[in-house]
Amino acid sequence: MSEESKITEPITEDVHTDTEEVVEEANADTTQTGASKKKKKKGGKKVKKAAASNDAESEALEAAETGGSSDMGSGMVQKILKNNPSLAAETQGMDPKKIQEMLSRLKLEDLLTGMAPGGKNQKDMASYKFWATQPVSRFDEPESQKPDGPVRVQKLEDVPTTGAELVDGFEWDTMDLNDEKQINEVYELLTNHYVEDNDAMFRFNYSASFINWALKSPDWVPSWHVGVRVAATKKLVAFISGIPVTLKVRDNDLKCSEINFLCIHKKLRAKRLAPVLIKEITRRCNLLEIWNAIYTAGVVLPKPISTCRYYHRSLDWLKLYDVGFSPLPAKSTKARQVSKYSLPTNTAMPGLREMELKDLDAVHGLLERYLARFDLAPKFDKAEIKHWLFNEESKPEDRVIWCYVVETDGKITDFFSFYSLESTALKKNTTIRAAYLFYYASETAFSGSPDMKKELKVRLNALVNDALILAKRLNFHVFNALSLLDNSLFLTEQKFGPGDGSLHYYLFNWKTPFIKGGIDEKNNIDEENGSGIGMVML
Ligand code: MYA
Repeated sequence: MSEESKITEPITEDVHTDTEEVVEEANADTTQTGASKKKKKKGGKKVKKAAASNDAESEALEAAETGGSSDMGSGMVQKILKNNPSLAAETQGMDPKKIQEMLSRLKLEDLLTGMAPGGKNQKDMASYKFWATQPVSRFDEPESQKPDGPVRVQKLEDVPTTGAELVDGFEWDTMDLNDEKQINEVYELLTNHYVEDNDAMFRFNYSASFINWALKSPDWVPSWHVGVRVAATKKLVAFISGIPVTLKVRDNDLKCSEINFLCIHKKLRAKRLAPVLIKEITRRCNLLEIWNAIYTAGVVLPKPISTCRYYHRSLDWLKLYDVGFSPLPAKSTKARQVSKYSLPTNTAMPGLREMELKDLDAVHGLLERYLARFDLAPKFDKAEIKHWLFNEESKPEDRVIWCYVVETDGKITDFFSFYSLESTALKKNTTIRAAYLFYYASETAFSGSPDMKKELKVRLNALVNDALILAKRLNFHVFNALSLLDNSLFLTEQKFGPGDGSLHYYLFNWKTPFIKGGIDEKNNIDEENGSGIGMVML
């Protein structure tokens, strides 16, 4: 069954065809720059959004080289549009001659940068119609001229007390996540419409118990669980969420919201609804005098404060191969791959055991000191440590978090944790069970020894090897980690392979110079410099 055919309720097709302008209107921002308002630029900007095949790229190139305009035939325009679905969508209904003219006017660089896989010209602020109006760092701002501080100072009395009108046929809803039925609605929306890889082979499948855990952390704010429903049927078609977090960003502690799970039903995409959702959650945060937020995304927006890379460690290589997640390297065999990733049955670290409630204070103290070594890290209180690390799920099948401590002579010297997040293999009708490395810490970081880094490397390798063994025993197929925290010290040795994806970190309304993300300029692990990121996002 295709994903689309799972949608049982129609989403009022007529609303979709002409929603764009109306949603844009609701989204109009008085602070919008002149550049981004100009219609003339619209085409150029939109071309930059599109991805192209090599064919279209070379044809476009050819046109640009021959001086463009009059030589671009309608066949080539069609081909470019065919290969650029978002461009096609955005020029839909336009006079074909106008599209032809618009494409022909583009410069060679525009065609190249705009059509490179991955989307729009990342350095061009004007191509971000919405984000150019928001209090975020800009691409055209030199890093050196960026003292830490807010982008815009705002006042509570200026915050609208009601949300912006949604287009006809849709309505806001504050989701009640104490109601199992509503958690399941969020689950359904995410299961069918949330983040996929570039080839649409896998989609995150956050379980209902995961959503419950992720969105109901201590002091969670009900009004930050924002839904959009079809007014007639009450079907949930879009969602965005925030939870409160205190964040250390270099020398400042910020009371922030952590924004996640932005999701729009596939049939409502590219209609400028995302900016409306983002503005609504901003308004709801501002009403509680929260002026800053942290969020991550796979897409490039203005402007990442850091970029980390995903790494994957096979635990069940055959399964990963069968679902198309792991390729068979040219000079290897299946048997060799399986043996490469084999692990001992038992863990090796003396004193390793599951975390218990009595360990909370020790784990809290250790993690607090460990995270203080990073430029960007959460500041958890004891209730948050308990929530994030201690399993409270009674049903084993709903369990999300595993946390292990090392106890030596009655002292907790280390701990590590991982959480469970499945992905659906869309074409294979199966799921991949992935364990994601979460927070960890080790007293070794405070040994004071001149060889501390070497010692920490040895210790973390031993801890993570045990984490892999435990995850394998729990039937996870793969163990994932990012290049953050001190992960650069063990990823290679523990046979993690680099993934395709990057994760960009963003701060809303806070400037800070770029923080290293554990990778070098060639996108390889940077063991020497490590990472300044100590915040793990779900
Ligand atoms: S990251 C996970 C995001 N979700 C997914 O990838 C799920 C699958 N995709 C979708 O559901 C849609 O494609 C989404 C976009 C919803 C992503 N973050 O409505 P549109 C900009 C921020 O026509 P759609 C997560 O959850 C885009 O550049 N902006 O597009 C963290 C363009 O703006 P501009 C994004 O495809 C979320 C505009 O939206 C993202 O139908 C953090 C187009 O809107 C993205 N991931 O919908 C949100 N993707 O014209 C920010 C696209 O400028 C929070 N866009 O280029 C900010 C802090 C707020 C609180 C502040 C408190 C103080």
